[in-house]
Amino acid sequence: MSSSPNRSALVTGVTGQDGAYLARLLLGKGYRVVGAVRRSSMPNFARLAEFGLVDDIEFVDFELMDATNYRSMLEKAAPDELYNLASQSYVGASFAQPVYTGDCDGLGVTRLLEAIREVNPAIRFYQASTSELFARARETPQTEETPFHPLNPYGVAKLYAHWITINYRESYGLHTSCGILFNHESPLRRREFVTRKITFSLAQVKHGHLEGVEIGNLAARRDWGFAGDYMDAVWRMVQQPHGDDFVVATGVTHSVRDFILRAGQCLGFDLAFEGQGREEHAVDRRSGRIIVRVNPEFFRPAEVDVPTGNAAKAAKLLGWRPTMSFAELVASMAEADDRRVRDGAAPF
Ligand code: NAP
Ligand code: G4F
Repeated sequence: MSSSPNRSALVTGVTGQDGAYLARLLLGKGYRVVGAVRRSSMPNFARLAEFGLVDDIEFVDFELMDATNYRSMLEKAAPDELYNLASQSYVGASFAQPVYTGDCDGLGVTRLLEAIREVNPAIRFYQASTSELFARARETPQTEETPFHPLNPYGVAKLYAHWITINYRESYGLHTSCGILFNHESPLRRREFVTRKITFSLAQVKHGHLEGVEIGNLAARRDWGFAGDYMDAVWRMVQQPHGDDFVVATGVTHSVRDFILRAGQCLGFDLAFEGQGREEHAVDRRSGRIIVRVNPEFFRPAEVDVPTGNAAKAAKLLGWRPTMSFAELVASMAEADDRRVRDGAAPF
């Protein structure tokens, strides 16, 4: 599985974290890459610019909420492969905007699949499924066979998207694949997600731009991997002779508290947690200052059980394995934010 000359890929959500890593991987393999972007008064190419990719990608307009632009986008892009990464991807926001999330993340996928049927049924389709499908996990670790039980509007919308993708494979013979990806992070992660919120905020504290950080559930655990590794798994899925579904995960979990301690260490703090519940906080033993406090505003109405993935099927059929450890991942994010804040780079 190396180069793929003369193939074209259309990537929705190309301006997001995964979009940047996937676009870089596809361009490196010789693909023509078309990025689908929603119109905005402020172009959002900062992640692609970090990799120096903006001039290598062709862009087409695309809005998940507009049923009329799907077909024209596919006709313009004429892809061999379509990677659907676009979504309202923030679980917290899905409680506040459940209908919008359902429309974008659920029905949007049906619109894409219908457009493929109309324009070119030979297009291979990838759907960005998620470990949020398992949320109230019936077994640990979770595999492709574990029953689903989402616990938030985002997970419910993604469950519909997951099944409609399988349905178009089984009903119409389309080459469709779902990657059930567990949390994956990187220096390009959006700042509202907890990992990047931590590294960016601690870097701001270090450089004197912020007093401290307010965090929600410190005990929450996640199976955190590296986005670059996960986009490699995604590409491998689409190269299979038949569409299929794969769990992609590291199999190792850490708590938000663990992430804070390690990121703090990378940024020169010596943090220690004290207190219980909502009074819990992290003190920097070097300065005696409280750097992290709990704020219930960031708690969720429902919290998922401990997500832990078993990626044995991806290892066996795709030859995929994660390459980056948790410690390396946190260090890469902390170092990037340390540099950005120190240099006054525009944050994204
Ligand atoms: P992300 O950084 O939030 O990127 C989301 C992308 O979707 C952005 O390019 C965004 O465009 C685009 N988008 C949002 N709403 C849109 C709309 N109405 N019309 C067109 N485009 C729209 O997400 P990510 O972390 O890269 O994740 C990629 C996909 O994988 C998502 O579907 C996510 O749900 C799924 N996923 C992610 C993880 C993870 O841990 N990262 C795990 C499992 C599944 P703007 O730049 O204009 O906002
Ligand atoms: O970083 P998070 O917001 O990511 P979450 O909810 O796991 O969702 C991400 O991963 C999913 C894959 O499982 C994707 F499908 C989804 O699109 C997204 O990429 O929250 C992680 C945990 C949660 O338990 C949350 O309650 O961190 C906890 N948390 C604690 N304090 C916080 C905070 N989360 C955020 N965002 N902000 C906090 O201050």
